[in-house]
Amino acid sequence: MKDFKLYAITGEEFHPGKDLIAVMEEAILGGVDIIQLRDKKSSKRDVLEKARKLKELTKKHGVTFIVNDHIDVALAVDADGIHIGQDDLPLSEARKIVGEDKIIGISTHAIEEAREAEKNGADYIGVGPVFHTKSKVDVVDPVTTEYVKQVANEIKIPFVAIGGIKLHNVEQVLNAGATRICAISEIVGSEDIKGTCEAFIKKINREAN
Ligand code: 3NM
Repeated sequence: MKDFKLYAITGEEFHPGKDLIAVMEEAILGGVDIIQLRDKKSSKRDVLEKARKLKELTKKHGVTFIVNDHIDVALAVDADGIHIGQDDLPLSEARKIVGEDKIIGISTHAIEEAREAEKNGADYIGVGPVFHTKSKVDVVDPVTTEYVKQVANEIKIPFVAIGGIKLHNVEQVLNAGATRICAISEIVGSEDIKGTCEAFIKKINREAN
């Protein structure tokens, strides 16, 4: 898969009154290079509609587009890939459905899960929640930067750190060995989405502020 640095997941509850596509476009203009549609509430039809629009947006900007959970929606709009959790279809089954050319990402919360994902052919893994987060309901306790270190030392496939990551604590995550950062609330809930993304990119690139 095309490598990435800053991964933004949709979270419409964090930007009431603002249009989803406008929010995600601002994030892309700020440097986000991969987007995930994550919507646990809407009907499949509404998810499909949002996916269509995000596919168009990401295609226009040359950004990778991932759909969470809904493999059928991902295939229908020809997204670049899917993201699944530990309780979703097993990776091997998901792979049979989407084929070799699509990206499959999987959330992991412990090194055993990361090893398993790597063995089973995941294209990337999520590593988190690094810190406390309110953006996911069924989330496990924070895995801390210790888990980031473990993955950085042992796992060969790309990994992205996620969960409670903010501009004020991202350095801890980078210092633990992460080179790719994912966020929902800090990005889409920001008053200045583009500026927040630019600031994240600077930190990921280890440039002076
Ligand atoms: N997955 P925020 S944490 C969607 O650990 C998600 O797998 C996580 O949102 C995991 O940046 C998380 O607002 C929520 O904390 C991330």
